[in-house]
Amino acid sequence: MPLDLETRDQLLATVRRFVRETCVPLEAIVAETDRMPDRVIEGMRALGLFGISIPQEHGGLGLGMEEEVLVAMELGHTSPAFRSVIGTNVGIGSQGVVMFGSEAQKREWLPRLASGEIVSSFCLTEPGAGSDAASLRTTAIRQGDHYVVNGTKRFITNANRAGMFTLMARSDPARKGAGGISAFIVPANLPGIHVGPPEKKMGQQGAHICDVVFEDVRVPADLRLGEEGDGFKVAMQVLDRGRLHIAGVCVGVAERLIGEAVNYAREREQFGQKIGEFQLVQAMLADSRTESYAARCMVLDAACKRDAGEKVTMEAACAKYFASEMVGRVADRAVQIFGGAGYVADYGIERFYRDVRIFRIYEGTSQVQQLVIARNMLKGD
Ligand code: COS
Repeated sequence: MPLDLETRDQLLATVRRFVRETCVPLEAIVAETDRMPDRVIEGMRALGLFGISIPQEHGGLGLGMEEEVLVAMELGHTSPAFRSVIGTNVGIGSQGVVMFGSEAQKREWLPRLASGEIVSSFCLTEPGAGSDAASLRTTAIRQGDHYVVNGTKRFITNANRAGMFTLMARSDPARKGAGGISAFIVPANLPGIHVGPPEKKMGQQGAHICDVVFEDVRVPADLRLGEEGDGFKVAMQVLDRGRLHIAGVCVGVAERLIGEAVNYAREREQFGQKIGEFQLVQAMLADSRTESYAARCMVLDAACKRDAGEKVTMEAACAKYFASEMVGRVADRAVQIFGGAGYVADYGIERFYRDVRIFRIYEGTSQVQQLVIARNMLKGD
């Protein structure tokens, strides 16, 4: 059930206030310490942000996709590390359970994910399986009423805070490729799970990614998501959704950076006038606004189509591809408009420039999105 417009606007205004009043003042310190303050996490819990995409009957807000991307755009108005706190519970960590879980699995896991009591992570990527996700080598071998899991997952967002993993593993090692893969809910406290230290990254300090090693981990068979062999499709459908959400975040970040650039162009003087009066600066502002507006329209259109029950694999890929490339260009222009000030840390622009780089890589690189788009076109979708 979509929210009525008044309730939706109230929710967006509340998120906007939280972002402006709580997150923005903490951006520099979070980046410097690579640590997310507890009060941010608590604040997000109190607002119900961990559960925005989880159905109401399981304790979430049950937002539709259009509503979710609007929230994602609001969250994009601060360092993307903040969004990452809830990112996996809203998206790739929980949606396998929402879309493919049995009633018992949903009842057991979703209320705790919706409240933020536990965090979920999505374990697909491996050292040898990034873009080629179907080549993953982690195994889940059935032994009686359990699967025994062995393997290493890499760059797993929020793994060091996770209470559960949505894991993709090869349940039929004789079958190479997508067909031999199954998906599982894996409680993070099972014996044999080792989470590595957070990686040192280019940006988004405060959001952590780690290796997760599974060593003879016994996962009860009733924690399998969907049918045996369906795990790759689970992952792809989860990613279809996740890509739209990320595209929404890209729009939000772009709008924040455009706002910063406009303010700077209004104040900064060179050659005896405000730099905003120079047409070459105006051209950069105009290009950024045009592109971010195009991305906003695209994301909302794809989200509305999904809410209407359409398959949006191609539209989600288009939106993720365009919006992530767009925010890269917008961040680059923001640095250019700020000039030297854009390059030094105090103004925070260079931090965003680094933060947005990952959008072109995670949840599918730009090249993977191109491939998905073209394949769907050729199939006639
Ligand atoms: N929805 C439902 N099913 C899908 C699907 C989707 N979006 N995409 C693929 N499938 C199905 C296909 O229909 C096919 O099923 P059948 O064998 O029954 O026909 C199966 O999955 C395999 O699909 P495909 O042949 O397209 O797989 P490929 O190995 O060629 O891989 C890409 C496709 C490259 C698109 C996929 O591996 C991918 O998205 N890689 C990037 C992974 C990623 O985003 N990683 C980020 C990690 S999370 S931060």
